[in-house]
Amino acid sequence: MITLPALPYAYDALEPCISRRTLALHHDKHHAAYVDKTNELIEGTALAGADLETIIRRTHGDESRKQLFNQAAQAWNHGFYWRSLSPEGGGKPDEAFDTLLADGFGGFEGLRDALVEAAIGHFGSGWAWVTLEGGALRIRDTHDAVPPFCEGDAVPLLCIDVWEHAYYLDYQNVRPDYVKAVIDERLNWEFAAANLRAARR
Ligand code: MN3
Repeated sequence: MITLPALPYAYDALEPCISRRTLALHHDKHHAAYVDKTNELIEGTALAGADLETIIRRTHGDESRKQLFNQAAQAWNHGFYWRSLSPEGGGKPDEAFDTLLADGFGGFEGLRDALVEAAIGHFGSGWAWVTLEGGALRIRDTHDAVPPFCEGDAVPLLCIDVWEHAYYLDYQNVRPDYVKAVIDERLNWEFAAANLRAARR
C-alpha cells in the first residue's frame, strides 16, 4: 500500500511563485490520483507491499506494465518534487557543491542556465532534474513519468515538474516564467545537499 505523503509546507507557502490553488490541486488531486491508481494496479499482485522505487524498477521497460510504471513513477516524482521546493528556497547551494559546479558548469550560473534551458526546452510533459552521475553533476530532462534513476546510474538531487498542470493556473502557457521563479526563489538546495551526502556515503 502506497500512501500519499503530506506536503512539507502549507498550501500557500510557495506563493507567489506557486499559488495555493495550484498546490492544493496538484497535491490533493494529481498526486493523490497517481497514488490511488498505483494501489489499484498492485492490489493482489506480487508488487503489493513493495515500495515505489521497487515497483518503478521492476516495471520500467515492460510494455505490459506501462500503466503501473507511469502511475508509480509519477507518485514517486511528485514526492521528490515537493521536497525539491521550499518557502526559503532559491539562491545558491552550499560549498559542498563548489567543486562539482566549477568542474561541470564553470560555476553556479552555468548550472542554473542549463537547468532553465532543460526545463523550458523539454517538449511536452516531463521533468527537469539535477542529478549526480559518475561523480559529476548533470542536468537531465525526462519525458512523461520517467525518473532519472531509470536512465543509467543517475542519482536525483532536485527536480522541477514541467507538466502543464504544475503551472498553467498561475502562468498559463508561459512556462519560462514558472521555471525561472521556481529555480531562483523556491529550489531547495538543502534537500539537494542531503541527497548529495547520501549518494556519497
Ligand atoms: Mn505534476
